[in-house]
Amino acid sequence: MFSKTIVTFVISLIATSGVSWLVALACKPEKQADAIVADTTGSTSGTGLTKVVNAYPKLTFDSPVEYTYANDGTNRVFVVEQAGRIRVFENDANAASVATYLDIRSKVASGGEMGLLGLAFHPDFKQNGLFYVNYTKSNPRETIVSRFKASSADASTVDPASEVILFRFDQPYANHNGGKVLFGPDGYLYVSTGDGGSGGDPQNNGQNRASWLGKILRVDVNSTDKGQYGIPADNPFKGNTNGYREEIFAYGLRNPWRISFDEKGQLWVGDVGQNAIEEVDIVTKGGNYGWRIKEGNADYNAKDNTVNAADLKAPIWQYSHDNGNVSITGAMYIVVQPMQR
Ligand SMILES: [Ca+2]
Repeated sequence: MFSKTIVTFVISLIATSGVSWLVALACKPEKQADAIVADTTGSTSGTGLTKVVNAYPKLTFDSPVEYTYANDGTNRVFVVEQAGRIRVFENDANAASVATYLDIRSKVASGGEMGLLGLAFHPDFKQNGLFYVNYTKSNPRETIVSRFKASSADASTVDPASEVILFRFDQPYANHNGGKVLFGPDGYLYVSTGDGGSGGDPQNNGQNRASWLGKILRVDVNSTDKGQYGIPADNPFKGNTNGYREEIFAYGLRNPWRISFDEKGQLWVGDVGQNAIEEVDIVTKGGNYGWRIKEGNADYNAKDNTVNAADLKAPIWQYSHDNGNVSITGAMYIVVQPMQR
């Protein structure tokens, strides 16, 4: 069963990382929520099979939205705080102090669903010191995907002036900013973007392949044909003449807040629903995941739609809000490799 698989993955995270601390974030990122774990019936209302405890009882964080590590040969772990800081500390249950690794609060516009939302270390971080972030800013309101460079793999702080912007795009509304960045097993950087916000995707960005919004993007950070990045040779719209963004890997998404790869290299996406249905997708290259035509498997708004419904990719799992208004968020963490100790 799928739901049992999810539970297995979450337990795997805990077992391999030595960490039983998960962060979930829905529409109230100012509040750290308990992780939501599906039980064997697929319900999210009852008791999960996994007990969530505080792995670092002596530490506190300000609106943490991501927890990761750099594969840098140290025992350090990193927490992203929404206001614009990356915190670093020893992966030890007795850790009593946390330092600031990067502080870009002056660049970041935070609050609601905005902020510093994602962090991914380059697969060769130990050699090149590069890591990638996704954040929102104001005046104008935009998403920025950029990289920073540590002076050495074990540097304790990173200079904000080392920033190089890969790409940026407008955010028409404050909500639905996606925000995840992560490297796939192919070495490319994947970026999740929301549909731009408001409600019901009024600009129909999810279906508009000329838009950055409502997508999973995929870029090659080791290439420069787009300036500070390149387009992988097999991206589905590379070289198209229709005006579609070549960065698109998949589309038709509403607010894929967290995405992850499993051990088979499958890309799992939790796509937050509108009013009724949350969905989980296994995303494949070029797929159209339906929003705003569909919310989960249900019809939502097919106005101006020219897509054959049979060409839409259905979620592999969906759930309604019958047991409460619970969005699909932090349960999509899946371990690819054990944490380096
Ligand atoms: Ca969908």
